[in-house]
Amino acid sequence: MLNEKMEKAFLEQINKELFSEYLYLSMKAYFADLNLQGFVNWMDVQVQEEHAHAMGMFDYVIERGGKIVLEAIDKPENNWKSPLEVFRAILKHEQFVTSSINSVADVAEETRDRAASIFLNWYIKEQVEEEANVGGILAQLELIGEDKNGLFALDKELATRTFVAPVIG
Ligand code: OFO
Repeated sequence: MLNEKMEKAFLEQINKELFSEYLYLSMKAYFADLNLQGFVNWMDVQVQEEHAHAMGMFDYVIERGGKIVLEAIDKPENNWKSPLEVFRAILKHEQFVTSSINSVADVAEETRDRAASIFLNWYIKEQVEEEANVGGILAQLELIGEDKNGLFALDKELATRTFVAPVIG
């Protein structure tokens, strides 16, 4: 059975993962508007990953005998000045999610819930990957600057990303 404090921390994190999905969906629409199909594809994979992150926790709360109560999802931004600005926003958001997951892991430790700690390790490692991945693209966009050819080359590269359903936990 999940401790009440632990359950609350999981429910809040599920909301943040669903917000992430929503935010990336909004960014996908932004890139669709620009007709940058590789970026659209990259964001689409990101959307699916966030959905999987939310559902991993959703299923875990149920498995542990907790009760799911869903809250409203905030309205995401929908206006950015450039792909560079979008990726700056993604990195900032992922850093926020990393610190939020660390706080959930702190609750697992405080409540001496070892099973939840082990489960959360997957998310902690995933955040390292997410930040590195986004940071890499952001660095490329900074180098590209105003160079349209560079942007199209990156768009081609991002078109190759595929979604692989994660095995969480
Ligand atoms: Fe769920 O990792 Fe991004 O937010």
